[in-house]
Amino acid sequence: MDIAALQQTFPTAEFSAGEGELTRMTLRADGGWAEVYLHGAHVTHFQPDGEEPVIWMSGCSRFETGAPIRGGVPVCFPWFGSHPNEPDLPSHGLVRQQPWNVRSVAELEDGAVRAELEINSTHETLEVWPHSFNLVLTVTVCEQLTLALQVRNPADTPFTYTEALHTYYAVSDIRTVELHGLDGTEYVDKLLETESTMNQCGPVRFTAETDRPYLDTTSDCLIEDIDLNRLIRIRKRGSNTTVVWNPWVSKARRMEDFCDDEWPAMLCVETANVLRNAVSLAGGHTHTMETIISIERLEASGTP
Ligand code: TA6
Repeated sequence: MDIAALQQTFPTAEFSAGEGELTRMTLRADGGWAEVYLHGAHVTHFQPDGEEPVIWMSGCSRFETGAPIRGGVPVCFPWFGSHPNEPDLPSHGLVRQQPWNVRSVAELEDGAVRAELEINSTHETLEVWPHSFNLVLTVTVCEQLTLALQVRNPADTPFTYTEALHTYYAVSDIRTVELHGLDGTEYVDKLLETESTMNQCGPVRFTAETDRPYLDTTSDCLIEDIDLNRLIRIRKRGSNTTVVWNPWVSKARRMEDFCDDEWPAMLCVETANVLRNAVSLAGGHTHTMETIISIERLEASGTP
């Protein structure tokens, strides 16, 4: 559907040609606003009224079909990271580089705005991953942002997948923030290239590249950002993994869609189901994973 048709069909949202002429949907609600590209159903902006942006975007991101957007909230499905058997397949699955359709946009009674974006398996995806699927991403914005990824298995045979809402958060400086909520949680350190796990002791602090799936955790996470005088609270449902990532200096330099000097300003805290938390979905069933992102003033909340 072109921009004029989208605007006519879904007047509650604003549609425009965004970066790279990709179609962008802006959702303005009581309390905050957000931006979503139909390319990958990719949230690229969320900002509560009176707050700094919560979601980080790279100034070097590509905005073109067939390439992922860098930053925002990539939707990773049906595999997380590199494909387990075929490393030449796209990282983080098949849907973040594809166009999604808008299914609905509505203003809710409480002043929030809710949009649904949808994508189905195609002949091309079936060639790569031999299972039919239907995904619906629901984006609900007010003073907080709720993202719900519903996966439906329309066939009568089960499939197993891994997934993530791979959220990039804006922080003042990765070297001074702390991530709370994972104390005592088992994690895999992907930089050690070993399957063995370790246990988190206290808050996560960042002094080097960090790439860790934390397993069997349903806890809220809190990014404590003293310089911005705020906590970013990340609640979740239907997710047993939280992935924590910052590329630091050398990995940032190796990524062409990530500017060399940007790494201090972002932190990925990803609502996910990966490794032993993969999801097995029976035929005809659905599974929903949800993340709820909100801001609290630091002095009001005190340190976590
Ligand atoms: O979530 C962490 C991670 O899996 C890292 O290993 C890093 O590769 C990051 O995702 C970004 O992946 P991408 O394919 O978007 O470059």
